[in-house]
Amino acid sequence: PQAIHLKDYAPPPYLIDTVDLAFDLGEDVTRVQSKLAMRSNPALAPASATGGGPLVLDGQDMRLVSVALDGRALDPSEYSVGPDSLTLPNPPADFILEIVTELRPQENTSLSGLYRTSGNFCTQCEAEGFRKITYFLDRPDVMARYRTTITADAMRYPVMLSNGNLVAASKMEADGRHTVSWEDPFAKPSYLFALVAGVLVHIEDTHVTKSGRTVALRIYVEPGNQDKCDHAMASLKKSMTWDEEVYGLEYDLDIFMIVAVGDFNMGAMENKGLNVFNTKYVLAKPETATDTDFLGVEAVVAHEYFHNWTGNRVTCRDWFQLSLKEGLTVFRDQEFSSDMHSRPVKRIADVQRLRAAQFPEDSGPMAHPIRPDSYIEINNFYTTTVYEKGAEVVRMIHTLLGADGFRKGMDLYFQRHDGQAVTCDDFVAAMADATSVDLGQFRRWYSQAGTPELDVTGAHDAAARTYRLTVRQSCPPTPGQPVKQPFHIPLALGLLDPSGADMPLRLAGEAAPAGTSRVLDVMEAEQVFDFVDVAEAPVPSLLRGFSAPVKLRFPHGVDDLTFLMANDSDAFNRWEAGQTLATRLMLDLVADRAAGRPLELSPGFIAAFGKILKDPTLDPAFAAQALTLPSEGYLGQQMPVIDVDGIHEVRAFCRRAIATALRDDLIATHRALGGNEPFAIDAAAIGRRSLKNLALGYLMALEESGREGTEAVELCVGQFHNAHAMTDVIAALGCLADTDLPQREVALRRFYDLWKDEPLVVDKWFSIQAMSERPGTLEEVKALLGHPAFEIRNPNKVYALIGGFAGGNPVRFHDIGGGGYRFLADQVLTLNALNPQVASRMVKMFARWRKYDPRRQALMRAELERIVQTPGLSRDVFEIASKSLE
Ligand code: HT7
Ligand code: ZN
Repeated sequence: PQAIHLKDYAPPPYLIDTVDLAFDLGEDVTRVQSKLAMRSNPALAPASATGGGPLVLDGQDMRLVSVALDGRALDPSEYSVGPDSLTLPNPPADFILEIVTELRPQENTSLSGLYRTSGNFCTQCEAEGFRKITYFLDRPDVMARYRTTITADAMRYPVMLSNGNLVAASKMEADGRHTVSWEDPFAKPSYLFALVAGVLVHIEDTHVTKSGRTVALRIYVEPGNQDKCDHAMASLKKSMTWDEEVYGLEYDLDIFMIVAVGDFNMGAMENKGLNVFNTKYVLAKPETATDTDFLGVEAVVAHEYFHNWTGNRVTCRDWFQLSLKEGLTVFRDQEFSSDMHSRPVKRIADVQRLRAAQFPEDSGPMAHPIRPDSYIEINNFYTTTVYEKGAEVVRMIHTLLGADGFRKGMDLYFQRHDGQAVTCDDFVAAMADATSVDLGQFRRWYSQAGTPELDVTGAHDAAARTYRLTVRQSCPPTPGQPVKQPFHIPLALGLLDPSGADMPLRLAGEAAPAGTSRVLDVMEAEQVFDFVDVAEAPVPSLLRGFSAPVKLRFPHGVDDLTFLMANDSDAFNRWEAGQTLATRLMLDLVADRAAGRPLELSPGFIAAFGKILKDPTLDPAFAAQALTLPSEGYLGQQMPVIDVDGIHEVRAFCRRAIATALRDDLIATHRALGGNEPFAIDAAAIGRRSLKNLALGYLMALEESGREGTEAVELCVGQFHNAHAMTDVIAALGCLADTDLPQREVALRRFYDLWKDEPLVVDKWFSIQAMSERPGTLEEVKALLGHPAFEIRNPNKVYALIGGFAGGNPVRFHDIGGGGYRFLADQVLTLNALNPQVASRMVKMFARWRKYDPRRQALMRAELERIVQTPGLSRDVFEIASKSLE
């Protein structure tokens, strides 16, 4: 397969002004008539009578029935059809092109293009699915106005939806078929096209915009799911209000629709006026959804809604600019969630996610800048780098410009580019021009991959009353980028005096202090910052709020970290100090274990944990985050060679040590926060549940230690059987699933029996078993592949069972016998033939193979080689597997 390069971008030779689509949906064959009003691109050479040269339309996996130009049917000798294209050698400057194609959506297992889900029709066109529906210029810089007519059997498909506003309501024909028409007044790229048809019910509400327009809001689901839509609707309404208040952005059509489908490759899709969602991000009620699910629904509903402006009204010129819409929209949804709940708790969760997924990607074989230079398959670039690191880059712009400056930049961006397909450079230019902040060097964040590293040292001069911070930045090589230029890094910091208070911060040469927390512009490979009027040696609090996506090292001693944990005015850094301390202690224990030394967890550390647990002034949600030990994955990243078993054993040991020492306090915490209080989904209630379940988790670490654990097991089993909220049920079941207790089987069976008709709950049942640390898990996962509820064609099931095992169970997936690796490779090859996007997400789990010991490396490498050598490999899987081996 050929790579596509950003440097080869060329504007389209032809434009499409309007698109008229007529779908005739059938059980066997679906017929699509497309009428395109086209013209040669005036931005290129001046139009001649013979137009803009050959017209090459994209198209795949369909049967071409006919082509007509300006009303005249073309003879097949007048065009050529390839496996991926339809070429007209020399069309005129201005013309109408009519194309008829036939598709078989029921055979489309890729879930891209037009496909079937639970008997309904549904589309997914981003990134390049529209070309499976009709021949088209399927690229985001071709923006057209669409009118869509849908005809289908009225009984089977009573609901028929497309983008925009309904212009002709259901018209019944004698043959029992009916027709509707939709028209979208906004020009859009083909990736935002959508069609849904089937048996669906909806809930309805309205939103009155700031300017007084009433917008109808509808959420469509399969019958029986109406009772799980209220949270999504409330989230939508909050998002609409937030975007008006924070950015002055109103919704622009008469109706906004969400449709939830059970078969979907990703989370959701922002099609204009007709968002299509994975049911996972719509359906939620306390009995079936966890707090994480509720928060996920709120965030994804907001994200897709925010795309209406950042993505749809202003879209991407080409797919290399994907972060233009995704990074910016993730930043917007993160800010929305922060405003709805607790800002520090949200920030910590986002940074944990970035470190867990993006940092490894940025230091592995798939590392790429947030604006990649090339790709083989664009679907492989919907990555955590483009999304989450992209959001961090936007956040840094926000930090550098301030909230008001950022808003001015956004206003200018929309003023300049509404209705256009633009680049990341256009976005940065609007930000710089609106504020006169120089973002020249900052642009390197868009072109350089890798996680920058900051090595910071501090020196206090008591006589001169100065404190000198020396900051050195570097960035490791990444594929194709051996050497990096310095980044422009906003380093937010404070200096704590011995009492724990923030000092006023004055840099040498400044007339007066500029606050007690400030942002330094780190721009050089090595830079010094001299603070004056510093009477006593301070403890620096660096990278407050995680002001840049970097790895920061400072030689804080254990006492300093404990001091920051207790005193830092920046909540993020209080958490960070605890994590740094825990990481250090745990890595020392991993080394002790490898050297055969006995393990002992520092009593001082346990005491600090105890203080947090017992502090009544702390937000329980924050306390739960502060009391969570660094994950096995994060600890592994800190080691040159990941010691899978050592890390697993040490983490389990630390949990037991903490639980043993703090047993009574943990029981008291669980009691105090337990009971079935009336369910609420606000930050306070979520926080109480998370601290309660954290306490339960620690207590269950005592389960193996005889009598000590008996009470924990009773609490856990009691919670499993009596809790009303799924958060509490799942927390208890997760604990039981790691044990060999007889109650484990009872609970798993009962859970399945209760919830077998709720696919999203069954997904939880699969993933809990897949993530069990018990030695027999791989065999159980293999057996579950044959369970009647498992469907390999359903992405959610694959992510739950296969993804849960390979991505959420390091100690069993990386078992030295290699069975986990063989299993994953087999599944990748099965999925490759059915759904390449899902297969490629699974094969990514091998990407970090070089971080393991030689034996595991050899085993993973052999599986990757087996995959690459398999005939008929999709571009998706080939790209990931081959780049992993490079
Ligand atoms: N913009 C949407 C991306 C998406 C997608 C991409 C490739 C294949 C399937 C897909 N489904 C959705 C989602 C978003 O970021 O909002
Ligand atoms: Zn998005």
